[in-house]
Amino acid sequence: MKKLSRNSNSELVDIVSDRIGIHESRLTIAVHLDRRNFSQGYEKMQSEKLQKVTAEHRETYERDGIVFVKGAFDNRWIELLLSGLRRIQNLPDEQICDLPDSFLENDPLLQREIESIKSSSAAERSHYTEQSKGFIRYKYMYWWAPEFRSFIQNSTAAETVADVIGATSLRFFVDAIFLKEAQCSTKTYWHADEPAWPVRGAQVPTMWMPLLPVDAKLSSLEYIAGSHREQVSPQPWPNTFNAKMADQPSDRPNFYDWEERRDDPDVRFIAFDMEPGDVVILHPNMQHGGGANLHPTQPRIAYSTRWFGDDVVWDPRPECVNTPGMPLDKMPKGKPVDQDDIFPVICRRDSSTDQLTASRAG
Ligand SMILES: O=C(O)CCC(=O)C(=O)O
Repeated sequence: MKKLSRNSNSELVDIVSDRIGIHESRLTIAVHLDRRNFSQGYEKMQSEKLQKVTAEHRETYERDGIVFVKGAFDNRWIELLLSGLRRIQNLPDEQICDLPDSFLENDPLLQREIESIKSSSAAERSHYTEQSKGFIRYKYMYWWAPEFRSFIQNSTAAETVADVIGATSLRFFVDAIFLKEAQCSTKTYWHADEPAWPVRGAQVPTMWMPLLPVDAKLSSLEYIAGSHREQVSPQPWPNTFNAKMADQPSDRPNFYDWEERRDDPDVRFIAFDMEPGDVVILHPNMQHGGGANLHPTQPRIAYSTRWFGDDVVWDPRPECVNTPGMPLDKMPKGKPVDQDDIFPVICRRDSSTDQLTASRAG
């Protein structure tokens, strides 16, 4: 395989098209990424918190189940994550989602999922099918892509999230990239994340951050303000790899399609114009969906990180997501998450000062 060059867009386009086959909007991504300067020495990179979380952010999160935090990260982090993404897009298939052997040996469900991701062809990585054209997902990067791991460990993501949700400490849970190419008509179906998590607790937020600009009308996800307070029982059937491999029980409904209430004045749909560095933080029961990328030329690339706060206990169910290092059948139901090596505590609140301090692996 030819070596990736950073110097010439046309060379990069040749190399990427060589690797994945000609696909115009996919090439747009490569060009976008190539125009940026990539940071070096990211292992030691620390950043200051640019935007302080305020009482207003916390109130909004509590009321709406979602809050927009403008300018939470500086451009160095965005460049690092983009460079990580570009690197992994050019890895051979077998190096995609290359998790530690010890995780896979003990977890047949995870093994099945990872085999499926690895065996996808380069252009069809992870769920890239005719039905979901131009929608690519990468998962579990914390465990196999150092740029993403560095962001989790060394940025102030954990403090920002902990401040918003009022946690006394915050553990990392899982992460994923959601990439929609320019003119990708695939919508994210309306759902909440909670039924997919193998835990119970309100403090399992997601921080969703775009790595390229997002336009509220063209490419943003949408959210239903206040929907986090409505509990549906029994829980809707999630769209996880494990759930897709199983038969949906007859007593488990699908998620409600909020399009049906598009014109209902009692339902508040929210979407945001976002710049790289801005984030939204979502309650696990927040209904969200949409987000086809109608932009004519620009991909929509989002990085989602999930976190565990104070009230989280294991609740393994066969339809839940796989969690590297912690097989579903080994989760101690009802017990708090305390596996520091797999779900590291990234920050803690000092009880005397009420300040969050880093508690990072380094
Ligand atoms: O970005 C997307 O399209 C989907 C993201 C999502 O549903 C999530 O992060 O929970």
